[in-house]
Amino acid sequence: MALSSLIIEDIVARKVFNSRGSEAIEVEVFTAGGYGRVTAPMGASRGRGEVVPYPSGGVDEAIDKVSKLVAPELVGLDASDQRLIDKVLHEVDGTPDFRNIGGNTAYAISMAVAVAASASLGIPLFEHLGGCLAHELPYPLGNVIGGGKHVRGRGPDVQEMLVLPVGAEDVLEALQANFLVHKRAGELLAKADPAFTGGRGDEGAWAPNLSTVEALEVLFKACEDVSGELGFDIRIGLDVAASSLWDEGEGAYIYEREGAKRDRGEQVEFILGLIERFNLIYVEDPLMEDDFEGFAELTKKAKRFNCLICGDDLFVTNRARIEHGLKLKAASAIIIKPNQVGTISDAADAIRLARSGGLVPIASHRSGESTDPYLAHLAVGLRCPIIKTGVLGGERVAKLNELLRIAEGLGEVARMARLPSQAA
Ligand code: 2PG
Ligand code: MG
Repeated sequence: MALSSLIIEDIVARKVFNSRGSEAIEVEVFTAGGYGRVTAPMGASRGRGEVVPYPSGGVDEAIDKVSKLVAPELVGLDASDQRLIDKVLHEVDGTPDFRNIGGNTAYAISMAVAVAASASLGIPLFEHLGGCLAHELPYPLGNVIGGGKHVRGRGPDVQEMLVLPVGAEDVLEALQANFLVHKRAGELLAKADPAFTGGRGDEGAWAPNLSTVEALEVLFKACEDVSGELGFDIRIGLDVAASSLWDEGEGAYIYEREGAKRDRGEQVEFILGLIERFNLIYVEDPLMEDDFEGFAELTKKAKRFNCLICGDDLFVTNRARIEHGLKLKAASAIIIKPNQVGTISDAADAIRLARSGGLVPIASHRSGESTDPYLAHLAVGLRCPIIKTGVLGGERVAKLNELLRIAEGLGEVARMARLPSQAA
């Protein structure tokens, strides 16, 4: 028998805007004893295998469907029965990819129900999602210099150059490290590029008029400087977002700014060269989204450098793609974006499956975000040792600051997650 305070009494959806100024759906869930409000994020470099974010009529149609199709089915249910809620969302939608109600609609409802349930139960969201023993804080993987689809004009070809403060002893130290590297990188960019104006891309990362390698040189120096000041290791990662560079007709990766063209073999060698030269700890989507074999080749070759090879567009948080990737040993880490798959239960299942095959799960934001802090709870509750959520920008900082609050709430039992041996 559900506590009466957990019964869903009403669900309301409205149109709001995300950090890119694009329309987004916001959902409010009212239980007898609580309330949850969640806005869906939105990607710019989306994988082809992701669920469909909105029905063909966009956010307006999604809102209409929440009131006419979804709310009548969910009102009266127990908000703490997340599996049931998410099953009903799939049933109401009736398609394999949420194209009827929209994956973003499903995500906002699924998460808002979880938030309302935790409020009704009077416990933090991470505890509701992960149980009372969840106590490990993720390391923040933060985007410092960006390019690709996240910037306008002549940025680096590679989408994200990130930092991971592997030597930090607690969240406060980890956040300080990322903020300091971001600041230092900005100062160094101003020296490296006299025309640098301090412009930033969609995720708050600097968007300089430099090539990928030039930008990495700057970031490497910034990490060295801040590591020296703070006395612990800060390592570099990349999100190549290689599907954005892939030209099917040419059968090659086109680096427009650099004026380079690389076939699969050259791409693998280029990435391995960057891993070695910049001591990279992490490379996401180094190859286009369907090249599981290429991923497997790179994953094998990157082992000796202890560098995580991570699939984002490759896996899209999708069960079948994860199973395929595990069979081929295509990666050593996986990006988890709940709106790629639509519900919290699907994301939790993806994490469980990925972990069973040795993949490190990384909870991730989208480039178009809301100021919701809940990704931090998802990372702690579902035990992701790394959270990828940018460095600067209110919508990024909202999640980072929430990590501090979670750590404070946990008190003495809080500890940093154990990074995988590849990343130690
Ligand atoms: C990515 C993300 C987030 P987007 O590629 O990993 O950094 O970008 O949300 O645009 O897919
Ligand atoms: Mg990515």
